[in-house]
Amino acid sequence: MSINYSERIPNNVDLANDRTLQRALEHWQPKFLDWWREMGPHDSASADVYLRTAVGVDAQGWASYGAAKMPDYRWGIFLADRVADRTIGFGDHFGEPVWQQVPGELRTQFRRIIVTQGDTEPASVEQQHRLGLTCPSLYDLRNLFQVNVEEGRHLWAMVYLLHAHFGRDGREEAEELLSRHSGDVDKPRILGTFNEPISDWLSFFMFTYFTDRDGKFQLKSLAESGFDPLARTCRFMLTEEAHHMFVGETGVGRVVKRSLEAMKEIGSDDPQAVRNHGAIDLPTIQRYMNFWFTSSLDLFGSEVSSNAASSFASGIKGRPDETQYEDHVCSDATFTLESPQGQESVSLRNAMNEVMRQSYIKDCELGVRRWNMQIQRAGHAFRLALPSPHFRRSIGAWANVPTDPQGKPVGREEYERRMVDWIPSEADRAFVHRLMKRVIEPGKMAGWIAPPDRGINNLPMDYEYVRLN
Ligand code: BYC
Repeated sequence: MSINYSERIPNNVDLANDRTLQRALEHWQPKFLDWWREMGPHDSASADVYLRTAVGVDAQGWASYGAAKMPDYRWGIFLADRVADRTIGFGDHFGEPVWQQVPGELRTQFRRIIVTQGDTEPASVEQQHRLGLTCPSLYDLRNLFQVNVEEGRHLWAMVYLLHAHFGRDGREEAEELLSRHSGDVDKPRILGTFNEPISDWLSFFMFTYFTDRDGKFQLKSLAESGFDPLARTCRFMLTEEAHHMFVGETGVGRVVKRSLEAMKEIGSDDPQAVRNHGAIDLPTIQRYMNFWFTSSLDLFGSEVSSNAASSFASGIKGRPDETQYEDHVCSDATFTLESPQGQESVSLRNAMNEVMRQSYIKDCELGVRRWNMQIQRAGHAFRLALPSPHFRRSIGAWANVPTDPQGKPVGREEYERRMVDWIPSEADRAFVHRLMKRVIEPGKMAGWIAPPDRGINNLPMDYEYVRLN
């Protein structure tokens, strides 16, 4: 299949004049489309979707709206504009000019990080494969599809880097990105959270709130990279990522709102009564939060990590918003860690994963505060809360240390017995699944979620955001 480059793949990487890159992409694109048909949004190929497509990096170009069929979405390749005379902002190469090519000695490390980042993008599309079949409204269905096509584009962004900068190894890795699959027992996705099923919309909203926010922090740290094409690619991806977290925050907020309305309608906050009324009770929302937050915390890696130290030292991966710090070299600084054995002082470079995780937790708290304000305004004492970062961890110092959600150590037997009270039980999931019925009449909303405050791009709520054909 030959590609009309300016039309089919909007880009600002001069694709039309790069024969090597064209050949690599020509080879990869049909495989991507096969993957999309098989693993992308189920039974959606003929739907007309009101999509935002990036056709340039300027204010007009990055958000061009219109109806399109998803397989015809123009998966573009965009790097944020080059900053003249940019220098490396951290680590041992602090102040040196950024690299336009990957330094040979850092090739393996860069490839590993780009592959890990790239792997999460198609993974999330696979996780959400069947969600469209139970959408609560056309508005939500469109947002799901928007998120899916942009994750597809983010995969393209990483494949571009692999094809343009890593030769044959890069081409092989790009193929592997389509051959691992979320939850596959033989060839799973690389990071744990991306193998968890997302089979209901409450999980989808939690995932876009908590897991996409890991994406925000990881992309911000890669946006600091000394390898300029990677930094510019990630900077542009961040513009799209904001919408995914918006979907998560407003999604959870609307579930909370509907729960509060139900409590008012029945004059009770009894969780079972709220459920009988067709809404999701607040304790269930808390358990879903506990699950997705703790799983997402693992995505930052171990508290003490020689990988993280070496990524920082060599200029591969900085801290999100590196300019907020005074010391960008961190060769002598230390960091105090909470480990199960007590407080421990470690080299700051080795603690970079934990530095990022702590900024992430602060960011997560903002939305929780807003959800709690709704609950408080409705006159209820219940409060949602992020669990302790020591709870239910699988990676790092706290892995397999049994604690309760407040972080208090408990015995293994109690931990296992009480887990059903802390994360969604089979019965919780079955209940939530029973609520998931497809609503596709324009302007209508499923009974378990409140409508959003406004439509997309100033359109009314009853606009037909997806025409299912
Ligand atoms: N699950 O020294 P360690 C997104 C592995 S989300 C499984 O502790 P390191 C998105 C690790 O790979 C952002 N394995 O940590 C969101 C390593 O394995 P190898 C994705 C894990 O290396 C929603 C070993 O344990 N981007 O974009 O400092 C929708 C020891 O590692 C996990 C990135 O993650 C885990 N949770 O840091 C769509 C950025 N954690 O190499 C998209 C790129 C660790 O020894 N990745 N391991 O076999 C990285 O920067 C780093 O690889 C990590 C780990 C932060 C993930």
